[in-house]
Amino acid sequence: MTRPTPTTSHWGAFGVRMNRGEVEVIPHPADPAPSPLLGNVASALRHPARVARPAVRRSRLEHGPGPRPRAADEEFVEVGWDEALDLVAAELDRVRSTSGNEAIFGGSYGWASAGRFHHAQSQLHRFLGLAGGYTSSRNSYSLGTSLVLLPHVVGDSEQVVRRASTWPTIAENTELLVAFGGVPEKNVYVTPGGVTRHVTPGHLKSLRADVALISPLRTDFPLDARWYPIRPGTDVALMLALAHTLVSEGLHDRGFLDRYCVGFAPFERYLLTEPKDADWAAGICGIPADGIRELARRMARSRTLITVTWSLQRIRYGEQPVWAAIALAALLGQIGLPGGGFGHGYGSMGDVGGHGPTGRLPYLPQGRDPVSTFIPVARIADMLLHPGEAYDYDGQTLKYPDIRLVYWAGGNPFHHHQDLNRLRRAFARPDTIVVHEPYWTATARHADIVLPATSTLERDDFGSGRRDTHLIAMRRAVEPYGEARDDYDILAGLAARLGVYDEFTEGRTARQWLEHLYTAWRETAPFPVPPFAEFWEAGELELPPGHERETLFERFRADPEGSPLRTPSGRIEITSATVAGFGYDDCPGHPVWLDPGPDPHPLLLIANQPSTRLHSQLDPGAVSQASKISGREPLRMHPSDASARGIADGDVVRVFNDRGACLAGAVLSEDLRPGVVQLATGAWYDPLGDLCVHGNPNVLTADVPSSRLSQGCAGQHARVDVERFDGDPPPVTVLAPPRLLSREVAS
Ligand SMILES: Nc1nc2c(c(=O)[nH]1)N[C@H]1C(S)=C(S)[C@@H](COP(=O)(O)OP(=O)(O)OC[C@H]3O[C@@H](n4cnc5c(=O)[nH]c(N)nc54)[C@H](O)[C@@H]3O)O[C@H]1N2
Ligand SMILES: Nc1nc2c(c(=O)[nH]1)N[C@H]1C(S)=C(S)[C@@H](COP(=O)(O)OP(=O)(O)OC[C@H]3O[C@@H](n4cnc5c(=O)[nH]c(N)nc54)[C@H](O)[C@@H]3O)O[C@H]1N2
Ligand SMILES: [Mo]
Repeated sequence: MTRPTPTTSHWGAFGVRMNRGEVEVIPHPADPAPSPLLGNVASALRHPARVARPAVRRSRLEHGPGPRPRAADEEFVEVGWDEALDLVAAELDRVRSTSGNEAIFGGSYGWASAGRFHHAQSQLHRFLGLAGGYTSSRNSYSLGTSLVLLPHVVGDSEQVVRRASTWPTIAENTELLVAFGGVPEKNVYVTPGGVTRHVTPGHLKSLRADVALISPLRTDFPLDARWYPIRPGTDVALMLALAHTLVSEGLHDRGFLDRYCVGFAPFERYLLTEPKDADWAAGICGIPADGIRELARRMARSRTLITVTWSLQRIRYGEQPVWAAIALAALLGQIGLPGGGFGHGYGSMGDVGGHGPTGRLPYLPQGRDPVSTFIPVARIADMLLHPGEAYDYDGQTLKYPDIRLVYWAGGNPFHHHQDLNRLRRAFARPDTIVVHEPYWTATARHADIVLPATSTLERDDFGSGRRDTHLIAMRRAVEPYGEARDDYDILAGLAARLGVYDEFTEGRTARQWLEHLYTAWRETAPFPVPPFAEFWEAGELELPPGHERETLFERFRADPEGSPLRTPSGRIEITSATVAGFGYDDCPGHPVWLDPGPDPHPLLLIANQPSTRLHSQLDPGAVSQASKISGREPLRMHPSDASARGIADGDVVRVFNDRGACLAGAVLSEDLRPGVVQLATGAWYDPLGDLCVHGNPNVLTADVPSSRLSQGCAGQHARVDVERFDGDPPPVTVLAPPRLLSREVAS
């Protein structure tokens, strides 16, 4: 047998081997728990939904640049590479000379693929920087709210997320794990950039703590737990009531609050006036008052770790649960003690709580963007629809630029953004939209010019993720699909046309870049690293291990004066004078309960991460497809909600609200709180009017920010209703390419 060709992905390292013309995927031998997502790779690699040749929207080819509806079902005309690159280069040049580089939006948010060199966004940013600059985007859909809030409360976000208390410390010391949003095992197989050993599933099994699972979904913790089926979006009420019980029963740690925190007094006053007690909270969050009091007392007498998944901040007023959880942990006084305190993102990402290496990895410098204009990433549709308008962000007033050209490589806004019917209106505004994609995703179908990109198995690279134990050689295993090119080669072709070829390539081929980046890294690595050729031949390099036992904020606890936090006070800010000074009604100076207000739609939809794929990636793959019901994404609902609507298991249903509707396949389950339905993100958007026939929940989510402070994504929840869909459901068409014309037919 030939040795498998090594590679890696956001969901794990693996090898590939050709077996009678078919690609066979072999998990990395060192991986104790390979991801189920590996099952999507082989089946999607040569799927007909791949983009084979450069293609231009017919109306764009006929009428030139300008605002247009950009219907997803318009024909595309396949053109040669030279014609496509000439067109893109000429348009970049036209826009920058008539409207300035600020009119080019190059934020290009998205996960792209693993690989340190062929990382689509890094390549695009480097190129656009050299071409005069672009309007960029900041923060992420993942953590857009916390990334802005945490610096005000604990001084920085990096530490909280990247240096979380490690699993072995938790396994040894934690007596009670209070898990808001649980620790969903489905998510821990993913770490951006790659992961070679999936250790979190094993760590979860070794936990000895009692677990309080606070989530609308029973499945958010893989093992035994006491389930508190909370009403979604009401965690803050529960947290305040837990804090109220601690304070009113004298169970809080005054010494800790005095020494390590500021701003407890106003928060305490808030808790005690119109008391935010357990009886008050029970009516909001749906957890009985006695249960709340009892949980608070157990938290006070145990070594307690409070964790909050990232999903809790991806909602309207998403700052509040994160801030309230920190305040609650501060009241317990265990922050900085092994097994106690606060954590954010256990079960959100594989590296949170991981203890792998934290050293620097080889990287491609992204260069400088001469344009300073940016948007908080989730404001994309607002920007396109409201040029010139002012908005708030973290104490500043910013203004939306007037975007004429949108350039996307490595992301899928028609996956990730909210209110997709609104996003379609926004995508009608610019003069031109350029997309590089391996697949005919909804974003490609809403573009003017689509350039086919290679997938990781079709190019040479190397990859490694945060806390990853290995640097993996990613060797080309198969020929590029159709005429697909690497993002690097596409951009080099544009760079040549715009006169910045030498600056962009620095005279190197992709292969020479790999060796260059590796060698630059090797020369400064604080441990022995073999030469590139040796690494490439071996297929991987094991990195020196990280520290198994680490506790978040242990240094601050040991020496608050010598190792202060980077907040204005140097301490944990239970009340932040800075945030209070901004005067935002939707994010005041300390954690508060903010009622989202009434909504006529009776069910709360949880639009969470899919267990069968990474976002929208490889939705045509076997594992993702096997989960569909009559070709639609599964919608989980409680049997009582289903029977009230005459819905049976396996029925095609219509999920709807005022913004839009989608079809889905009903799965009845007692693992949800009644009144809650769950539909994962990532089914490729397949519009028929305002309806998505495939089951993308982002036709239902509202395009509103978490708050004026962070302008973060609030897509995790939506209010909806569900009805049975009678008759023949319209077919899913998005898994086949759009109508493609050849040049001759079109002219
Ligand atoms: N309702 C709701 N919406 C959400 C969320 C939610 O909780 N609820 N979660 C949000 C979160 S946390 C995130 S991170 C986002 C994710 O949103 P995205 O990161 O935009 O989603 P992906 O599907 O990973 O998109 C990556 C795209 O890059 C393409 N690609 C892969 N490799 C390459 C390459 O080498 N070159 C090029 N040119 N393209 C490549 C893939 O085919 C895919 O289309 O979604 C967000 N959206
Ligand atoms: N398999 C897989 N894993 C992934 C990803 C993927 O696409 N697929 N995406 C990765 C990315 S980019 C990110 S950012 C992370 C995201 O990590 P998260 O945002 O934490 O993940 P989600 O699955 O969206 O949400 C976790 C759980 O929170 C619960 N929840 C939702 N709303 C509430 C609420 O109001 N209160 C409480 N208590 N619980 C609530 C839901 O039941 C849900 O299952 O996942 C990563 N991991
Ligand atoms: Mo994310």
